[in-house]
Amino acid sequence: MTPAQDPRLVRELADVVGADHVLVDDDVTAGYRTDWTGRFTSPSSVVARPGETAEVAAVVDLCRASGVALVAQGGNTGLVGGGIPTQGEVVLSLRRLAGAHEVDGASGQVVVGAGTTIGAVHALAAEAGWAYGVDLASRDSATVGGTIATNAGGLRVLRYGDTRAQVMGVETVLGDGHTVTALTGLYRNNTGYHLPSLLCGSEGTLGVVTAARLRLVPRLRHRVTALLAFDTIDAALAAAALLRRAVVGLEAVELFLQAGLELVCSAGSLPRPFPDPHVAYLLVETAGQIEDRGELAAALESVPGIADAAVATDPARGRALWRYRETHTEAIGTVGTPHKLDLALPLPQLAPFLDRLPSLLAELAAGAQAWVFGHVADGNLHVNVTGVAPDDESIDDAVFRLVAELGGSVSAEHGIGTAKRRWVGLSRTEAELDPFRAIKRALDPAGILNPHALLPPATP
Ligand code: 2HG
Ligand code: ZN
Repeated sequence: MTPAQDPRLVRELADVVGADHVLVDDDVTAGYRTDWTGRFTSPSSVVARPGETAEVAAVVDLCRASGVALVAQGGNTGLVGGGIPTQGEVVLSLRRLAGAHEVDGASGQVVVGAGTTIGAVHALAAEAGWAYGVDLASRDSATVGGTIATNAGGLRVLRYGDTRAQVMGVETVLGDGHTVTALTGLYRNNTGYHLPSLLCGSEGTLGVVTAARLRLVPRLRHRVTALLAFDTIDAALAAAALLRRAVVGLEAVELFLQAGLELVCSAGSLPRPFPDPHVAYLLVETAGQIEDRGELAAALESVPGIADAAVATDPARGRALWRYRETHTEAIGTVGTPHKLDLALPLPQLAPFLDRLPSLLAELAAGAQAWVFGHVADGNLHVNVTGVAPDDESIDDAVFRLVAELGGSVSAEHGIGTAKRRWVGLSRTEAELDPFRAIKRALDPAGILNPHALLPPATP
């Protein structure tokens, strides 16, 4: 029995959230204890599903009083084990905190519950004539709270920034039990520390986010989507750099390679987009308020090395092109349990990194296969490696060391979770981690919030 399964604690949790919302049976909790990739699983645990902020606060109080740790979880779409109770912690599922206030049309903002999905935010923003700047393939499951905890990036960071750039205010239950409600949406408020920023990327280690005030962006009705083929990776990277400089309305520049395209076509029964195979592909999208094919078309004329291209101006064809990129994660999952190396590099280091990666992998594991894709205009690559045992971290280690050598980061947008704790030191100095730990102690003095994620223990 794990501490979370103590019958007294289970009874007290039921008194707070209602017996129907405390899940104890392994069959029922299985979906909360295994991550999307299947790489991170946990022993039996207990799931509490509060329906309002006061219940979240009461659960945090109970856990603190019982000395039992808890892990907050949204849509369970995380990829680094950050929302999985790997040590048998109580799972605090925030999915019932879904719901939204009316869009504040004057300021272009909306207050939503932490359990609201990103897809639902898109829908309610669109209904009010706005859009939400964060978009990602897992939009229909990923929640606002989870994307704040991980500071999710996604497909449109290039134009709108990451989640941190959208969060105007938060409501959160801190580890010490206090609820802080800071949901006013002043665009300018220069009065000290910025709690929303601190919570973005904190991975549930400081507080449990229960609601957020999000900034919305204009809804752009006209999109041009292009799939470009290149016969070298260097040509694709050079094109991405050129488009970034030349196209004001650029929203997305996504890279993938031939192996990934082959895989998504066979796994998803998609037609091949071009008659011949090529080495690298860019999925590019522009958006504007008025119909304008000219800007992208003119820029594409000046891009050298385009071997083939498909351009869509209608939404259905645009979505069809996006499928070649967006279904990568799902298709890779059909090959095996992947090691997901989400990393960032300075843009000039993308080419040297991609050049050195194949020989590095070949040296370490002959059977390993790398699937490389990502948000290349932001220097964010997703290196997925299959054909390696889930607990064999030799490739992860070698790749992250190469990333560090090239001045990059071991996490660009997925966070650290439990998967990458041992490599945080490659991207953060002890002088940076010490204040992180001090903040953690101040806001979660008993250390009950997601204690096995993010922060590595201090080196003696
Ligand atoms: C994406 O960009 C997500 O599609 C998932 O960040 C990346 O599966 C991955 O490695
Ligand atoms: Zn991504």
